[in-house]
Amino acid sequence: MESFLETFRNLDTSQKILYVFGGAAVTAVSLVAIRKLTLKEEKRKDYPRDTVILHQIGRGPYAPSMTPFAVKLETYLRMARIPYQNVHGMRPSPKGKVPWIEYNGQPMGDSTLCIQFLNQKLGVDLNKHLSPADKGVAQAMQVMTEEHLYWLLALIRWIYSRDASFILETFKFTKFILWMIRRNVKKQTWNQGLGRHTEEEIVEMMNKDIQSLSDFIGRKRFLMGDEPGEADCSVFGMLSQTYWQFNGSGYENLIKDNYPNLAAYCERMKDAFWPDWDQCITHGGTREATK
Ligand SMILES: N[C@@H](CCC(=O)N[C@@H](CS)C(=O)NCC(=O)O)C(=O)O
Repeated sequence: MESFLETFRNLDTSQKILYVFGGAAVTAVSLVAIRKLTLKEEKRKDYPRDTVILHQIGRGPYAPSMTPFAVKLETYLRMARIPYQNVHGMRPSPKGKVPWIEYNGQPMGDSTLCIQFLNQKLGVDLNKHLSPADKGVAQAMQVMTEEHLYWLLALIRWIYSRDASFILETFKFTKFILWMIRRNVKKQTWNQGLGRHTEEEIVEMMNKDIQSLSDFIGRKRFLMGDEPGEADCSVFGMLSQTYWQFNGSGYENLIKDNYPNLAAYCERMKDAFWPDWDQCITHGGTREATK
């Protein structure tokens, strides 16, 4: 097949100019469209006081969000019984990521920093039943989940997915938007390091992380015992992405088939904190494997 460079080389000068300007125009129009999408979020200045405003992308098809960090943060707000209001949109935090919160006009990015901020502001401590050693283990599990497993799942969802049509159809994404997301994930994971591994290596690492969570949870009800804690929000947020909405990836039934205790854990967390789950998902709760 003729490469792009060869095709370009064979064009005459006027065609080359047209090509370059055409490309620039498409990029500019796409950037304006994305910017408009980003700003579509309702601009409200009259948010109620003492209520957390949770900025997150729209609801997910089979779990309440396609981002594990939004499921994590919303689960925390529910677990801590903090009054909150969702604002769904694409506007990122001052740190450039989603989700994020505003509290009495103060913006805060990063789900962990949001939780830390609210803990201090409102005197919340979901880990008060834990010993210092347990807190250390919970922190290690959370960091493995968010800083390692997250990137593996991102690679599987965006780069190695067997069937991208699920994402295209569910989100009405154009192929261009999907290409942009993939490009971003490739760049981020390459810099982070995990993106340099083969698919086989990525799958092996993902299984190892999930196996570790399964072995550690064992027969316990929650990550650290009978009572749920802060790290459960993170683990549940991440597992919700594999257990409920790994569609198109080729690993739809991974947890259901291989990690029954994690499947039970996911259901337990859902029952405990998401009684309105069905109203928080867009595709009606039934999940069909596309394998
Ligand atoms: N450490 C952050 C991670 C948030 C995060 O990575 N969000 C992703 C969506 S899952 C994002 O905003 N990505 C956009 C980007 O990196 O440009 C947190 O806990 O909130």
